[in-house]
Amino acid sequence: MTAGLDPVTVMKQEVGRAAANRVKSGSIVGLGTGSTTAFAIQCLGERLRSGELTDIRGVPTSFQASVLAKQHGIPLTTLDEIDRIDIAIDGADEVDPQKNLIKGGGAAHTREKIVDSLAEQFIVVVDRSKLVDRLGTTFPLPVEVLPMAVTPVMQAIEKLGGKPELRMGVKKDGPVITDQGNMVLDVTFGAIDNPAELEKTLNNIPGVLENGLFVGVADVVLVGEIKDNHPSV
Ligand code: ABF
Repeated sequence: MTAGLDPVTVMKQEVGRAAANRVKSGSIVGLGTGSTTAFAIQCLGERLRSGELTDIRGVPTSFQASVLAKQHGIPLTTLDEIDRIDIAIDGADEVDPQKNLIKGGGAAHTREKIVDSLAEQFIVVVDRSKLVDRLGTTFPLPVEVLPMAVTPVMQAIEKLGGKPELRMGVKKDGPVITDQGNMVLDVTFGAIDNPAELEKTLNNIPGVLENGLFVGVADVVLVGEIKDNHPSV
């Protein structure tokens, strides 16, 4: 175990590394957001520095991912400059048995969905606590909304049976603003019966940019766990 780190952090590190080790030289890599993916980005940087991995380019899903990638020496590109993404690595807030996801706890799900959906292979990196039988049971559904449309979107969501709450910053002195300059509603629906249908219905409300349901996007889910104080993937 890495000295000085608690078992949960080491477990996230191992999941991140397991995903990063699947990246091959010459790949274009979608770089996700969140604490688990951050370890994957770190590992990609280490593999590049050691010469084991060459000629990769990253497509960041957030400002956070882009800063981290630069810190770890990963060359970045944009969707305008490439014709494919070979592999994407990203975290999630909930994963159901069909590999459908709720994402957006980091307010980055709009760009994440674009990048992760384009990837030939999308690897999800999570710990065991993110696995659920049905989406919506442990985590509210994030919905990115244009600021001027927050009130009508909240009303439309209430008509669908959801309970929306405007996401506030840590200090509670203002709303969270996404990398695109928008706001996020966290919507409690309870267990979601038909994620595919709800994903489309929400995105059809004028003013909604994107919601955090990722249906049929994930290819592989790497799950970290801790047994007898020992992290494993
Ligand atoms: C992003 O970061 C999200 O879509 C998800 O909300 C979150 C997961 O973060 P962590 O790995 O820190 O739990 O990928």
